[in-house]
Amino acid sequence: MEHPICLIENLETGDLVVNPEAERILTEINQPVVVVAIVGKYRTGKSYLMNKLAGKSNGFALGSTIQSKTKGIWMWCLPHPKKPEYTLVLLDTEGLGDVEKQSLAQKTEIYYQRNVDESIRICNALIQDLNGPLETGIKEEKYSKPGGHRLFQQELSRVIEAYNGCLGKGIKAADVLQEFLQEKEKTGAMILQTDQSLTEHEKKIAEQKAKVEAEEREKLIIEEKNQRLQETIELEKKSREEQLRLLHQKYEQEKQKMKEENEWMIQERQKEMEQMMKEGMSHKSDMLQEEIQNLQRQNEATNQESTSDAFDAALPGVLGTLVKKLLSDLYPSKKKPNVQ
Ligand SMILES: Nc1nc2c(ncn2[C@@H]2O[C@H](COP(=O)(O)OP(=O)(O)OP(=O)(O)O)[C@@H](O)[C@H]2O)c(=O)[nH]1
Ligand SMILES: [Mg+2]
Repeated sequence: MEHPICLIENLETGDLVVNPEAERILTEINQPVVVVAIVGKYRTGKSYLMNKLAGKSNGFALGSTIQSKTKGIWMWCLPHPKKPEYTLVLLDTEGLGDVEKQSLAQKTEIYYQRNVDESIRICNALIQDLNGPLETGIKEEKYSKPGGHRLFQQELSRVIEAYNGCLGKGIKAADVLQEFLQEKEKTGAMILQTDQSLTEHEKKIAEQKAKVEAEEREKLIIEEKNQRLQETIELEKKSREEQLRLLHQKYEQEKQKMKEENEWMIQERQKEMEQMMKEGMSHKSDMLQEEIQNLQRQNEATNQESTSDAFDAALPGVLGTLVKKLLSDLYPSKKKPNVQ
């Protein structure tokens, strides 16, 4: 035989079929046969070894990839290299444990499982890599501040974006992401709670501060108002004192003038009275005497008058009221001063 031929065919269905051509060749052998068969795990060099036994560099097909090569049982009938009267029958078998020998359903299942495992491995590695900065942020309490939840959500969105942007993640891409997001949801909820209480706290502090500031401003305004009021009162007091001083001065001058006039009148009347007495007009001199006494009483009364009483008399009406008010403002509880 120039080349090996298939003796037993292993069909996809799992059935084993004898090749009639091979059967015919075997039945035609008249010599005694030496049968050498080889079995073993696939891709371990069985076909290679059988070719060596045949003393050929090629014959049984060799695999060049990791895929299993030999299917079923192959046969090669050759003259025995050492015993010419013998025929050497080499039987090469397909390797054991080959995935390709499993049923279609099994193969599909295994294929799927491999893809699942590989996809999960790739996706987990990717998401963990992208999650790194987020995890560091949590450890360093980057999100434990007012507005921290928003920042966390933004960075999480960036992780999702980067993850979705990566190709070759396989069939479990969505599931791995979903699982990751569920885990992050819990973290997010905790961050949100912290954020809200911190924001609330900060708001309270700000409100308190604003209140204190408002109170201080209020106090300052009141102080300034008081200051101005005090200044106004001082000015008014000074102006009233000045007015009063001038009024008093004027009154004193008037009083003095009146007194002088009265004294002049007294002298005049005395002269007249002396004249009358000389002329024996005692009746008239009595009248004059009375008039003189009246004038003298007037002068005495003027000397004893208080300023306020004098103003009452001298300055009736609105002006008098004003002066009295000035006096009562200046000397609120004291007795009105006597001005001589
Ligand atoms: N250089 C060298 N290559 C070898 C040796 N044994 C196997 N190979 C190579 O390894 C590959 C697999 O060898 P095969 O003989 O096809 O293996 P097998 O056990 O028949 O595989 P299946 O038919 O799939 O079960 C082939 O490319 C061989 O050339 C060896 O001893 N030396
Ligand atoms: Mg082989």
